[in-house]
Amino acid sequence: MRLIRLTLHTVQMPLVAPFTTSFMTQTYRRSYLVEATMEGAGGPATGWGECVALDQPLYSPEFLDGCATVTERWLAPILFAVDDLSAETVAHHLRHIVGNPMAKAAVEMAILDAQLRDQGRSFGSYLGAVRDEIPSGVSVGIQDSTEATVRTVGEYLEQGYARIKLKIQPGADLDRVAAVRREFGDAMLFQVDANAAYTLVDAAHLRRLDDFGLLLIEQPLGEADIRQHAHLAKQMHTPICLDESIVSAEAAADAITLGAAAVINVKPGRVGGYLEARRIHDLARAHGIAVWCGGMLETGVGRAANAALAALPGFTLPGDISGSDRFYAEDIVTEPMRMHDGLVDVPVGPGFGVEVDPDRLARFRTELRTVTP
Ligand code: SMG
Ligand code: MG
Repeated sequence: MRLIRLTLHTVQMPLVAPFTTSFMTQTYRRSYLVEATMEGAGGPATGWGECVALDQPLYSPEFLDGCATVTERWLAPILFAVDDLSAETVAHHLRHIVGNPMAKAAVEMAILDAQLRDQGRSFGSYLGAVRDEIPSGVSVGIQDSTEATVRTVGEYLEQGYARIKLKIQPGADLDRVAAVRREFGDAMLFQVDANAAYTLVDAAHLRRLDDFGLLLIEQPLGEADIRQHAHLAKQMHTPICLDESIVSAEAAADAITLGAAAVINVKPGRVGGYLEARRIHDLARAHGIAVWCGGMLETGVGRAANAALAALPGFTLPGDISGSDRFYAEDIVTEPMRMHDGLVDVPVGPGFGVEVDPDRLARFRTELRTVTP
């Protein structure tokens, strides 16, 4: 197929409640959807991707407007010049552009959706999904107090979420984790995410989390600190899960070899796309390392694709794939992701199996860029 146009639809969606992590408080989500128009033997095909970069370079070096610029100036021209383009060759064609995984992932995603729609094939079947529904976990932001933390966790459990992930930071960690565990009991699937807020100096403090039967602690140390995570892993029993540090399959291989990650959070955007994400799944599975699918406050497009990924056999822990209503009163797809009985369904329609609603897209859209050869 040939890529003939990329349209970037920047949207800004209000969050139902502020979401606080160790690095920021978000009250809205700004992101862009990529609409890829392809020309194939059977006529034109359209697909949708989503860029997961944040507005600011706080979670990773990328930021939304930078991704849009990289896509327009550098990624699109390379791909327009390819006669026989497929989703499987996108990363190869873009290999000389250093870094920028989230920008690349969004484009690959849109091309993959177009290709699968053209073939009438679902993403789940393409990937090799082995489940038609997956457990739904929820990520709980840092609250103002221990009482508010317990109350908020209780509300999500009441809704039926299968697993709680609590964001932590120095000063908002042990007491809150202890209170939540005490209130809801030992059977609750419970994990924490520090978003790189600690250093190895905090090892003795972090070791105290071992008392609370957590599934894992996610990214306690810095993105570049793979070796330090291996040191920390020797000093505590709670399994270490890496998120920010795993920027590619190579980084995953390093982390596994060094003993820095007992578990990996797979986020397709962070690693350059769903095909690289599947490689990390395969690698981790071969090494007996559990993986789960992370979230980046995606719209219904990204949630649908993530659900299919999380249906691969190595995704043995519940992911951060909550219902759309965990973040958004209204989604831009016609069928928002819904959590029911602690599960979300893996879409079965062609491509990612969701339809962007043109009216809602227009309502949330703040900017439109059309890129042509
Ligand atoms: O999409 O449910 C979601 C968000 C899950 O906590 C979540 N993501 O570090 O894992 C993480 C964070 C990254 C985004 S925070 C702004
Ligand atoms: Mg994380």
